[in-house]
Amino acid sequence: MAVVENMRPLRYRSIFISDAHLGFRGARADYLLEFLEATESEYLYLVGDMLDIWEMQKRVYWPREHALVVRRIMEKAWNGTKVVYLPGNHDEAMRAYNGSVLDQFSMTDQAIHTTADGRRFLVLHGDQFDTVVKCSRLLSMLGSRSYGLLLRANHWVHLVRRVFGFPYWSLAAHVKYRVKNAMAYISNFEEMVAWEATRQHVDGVVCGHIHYAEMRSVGDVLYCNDGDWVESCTSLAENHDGSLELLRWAELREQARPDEQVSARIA
Ligand SMILES: [Mn+2]
Repeated sequence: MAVVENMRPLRYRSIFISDAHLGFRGARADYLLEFLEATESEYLYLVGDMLDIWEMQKRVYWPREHALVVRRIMEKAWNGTKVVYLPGNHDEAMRAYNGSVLDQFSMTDQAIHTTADGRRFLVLHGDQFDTVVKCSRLLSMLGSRSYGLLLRANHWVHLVRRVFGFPYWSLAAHVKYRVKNAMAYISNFEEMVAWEATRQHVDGVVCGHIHYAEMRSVGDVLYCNDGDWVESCTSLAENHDGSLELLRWAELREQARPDEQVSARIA
C-alpha cells in the first residue's frame, strides 16, 4: 500500500471497473485495492464479474484483501459515491437483487450513464452476447433481422444448458482455448455490443467480460471495454469534462509520485 499512502487522490467524474473475480485465486485484489485507495469519483460502476461465485462454489477462497476491496467500495458508497452494481455471468446469482437500491448503492442489469458533455452510454457486462458472437457466422448469413431473435434465443440456450448441468458457455474461456481465433472473437464481440448500442440509440457502450480493455469507434458508437483485474488491471475513467480514458494501473502506479519525493526535488 506504500505507493498510495502519500499520494493525492486522482479525481474523476466516473470510474468503470469489471471482472475483478474476487473469490478466485487469480484476482489482483492487491492492485485493485491500491487503485480504489488512489482514486475518487462521483460515480463508480461495477460492470460485472466483480465476485466469482462460480469459483467460490468450487472452493472457499476469501482472503483479507478480497474482503477489503468489498469494504472499500461500500465505504465509497457511504461517503457519497454513487455505486452501480451490474452483475455478470460469474456473479449471476446477484441478478436476483436487480432493482435494489440502498442509498448510494443500486443494482441493475443495464444502466444508461450520461457523461458531463451530454453523451449517453449503455452500461452492461456483455455476457448477454456470447451466443450471438458464437453464432455470428450464421448471423451474417441470415442477416440483421435475426439479431433480436438470437438475443432472445441466447437466454433460452443458457437456461437449457443449466437445466442439463452444462457449464455456462463463456466467450472469455472460449477465447483462451482458441487463441488463434481470439482476435476474430474479440472483434465480433465488439461489433455485437456496438450493434446493441446503435439499436438503443445511445452514443456509446461500456462493457467488460472479455478481459480486453479497448476504446474505439464502431460505426456511429464509441465502444469502451474497461478490461479486468485478473490480467490487465485496467479501468475506464470519465474526466470532469466528459472525456473518457483507459487507465492501466500497473503503469499509473509507477508514475504516482509521493508528495515527499516531489517536495524533495523542488527543494
Ligand atoms: Mn463475464
